[in-house]
Amino acid sequence: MSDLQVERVCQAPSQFPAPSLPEVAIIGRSNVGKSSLINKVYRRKGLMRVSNTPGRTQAVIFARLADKGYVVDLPGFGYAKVPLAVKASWGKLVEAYLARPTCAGAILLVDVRRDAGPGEMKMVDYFRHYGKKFFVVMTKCDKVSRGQWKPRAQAWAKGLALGPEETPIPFSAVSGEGAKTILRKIEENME
Ligand SMILES: Nc1nc2c(ncn2[C@@H]2O[C@H](COP(=O)(O)OP(=O)(O)OP(=O)(O)O)[C@@H](O)[C@H]2O)c(=O)[nH]1
Ligand SMILES: [Mg+2]
Repeated sequence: MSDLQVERVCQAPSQFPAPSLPEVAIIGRSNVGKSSLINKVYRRKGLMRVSNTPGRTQAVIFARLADKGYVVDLPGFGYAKVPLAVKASWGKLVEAYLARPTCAGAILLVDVRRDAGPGEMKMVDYFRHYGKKFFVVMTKCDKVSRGQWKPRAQAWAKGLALGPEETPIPFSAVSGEGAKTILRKIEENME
């Protein structure tokens, strides 16, 4: 479980490694907790940079899980302060990534305290368009009371037009809630 290693950091599709093992991508708005989730689920403090500066990870990071597959940290969307040129390259990078034959699935991270926005809706459209398996994880659940989890998950499901089997999984990088379920689902996607 702890054998996840960063293999390549790509700023352009030409830098992606040649397709080989199955990959599961992590995507969500900037600052939603993508890097923190990877570190918590794989118990690797500091593997992915966690920052207080949103929009820090403007790259596609391929982290290899031994001979099983890759966990891929995609750049976050929705950060207003990045230059226009960076916003344009975001779409190209993410679309090129999702078109890879080895992209076996994706995890869309959403903040428990927010509502569905155009960024998340576009991602769900991309997944359906490319026929990618995906599931939704609701991050930062430690920031609200446990009683809020179900109504918040239902609000996200409605906002993203998810099916009854697609209700978001509550997660907290602070408490570790949801980590085991997420690990299992990533591994299922890699099989
Ligand atoms: N309370 C709480 N804070 C969290 C959680 N997950 C992430 N954070 C905090 O949210 C901030 C952003 O976390 P990151 O993991 O860097 O988020 P990211 O999605 O990788 O951000 P970018 O790479 O910049 O797009 C950091 O200050 C984290 O400590 C969580 O589950 N609970
Ligand atoms: Mg990050």
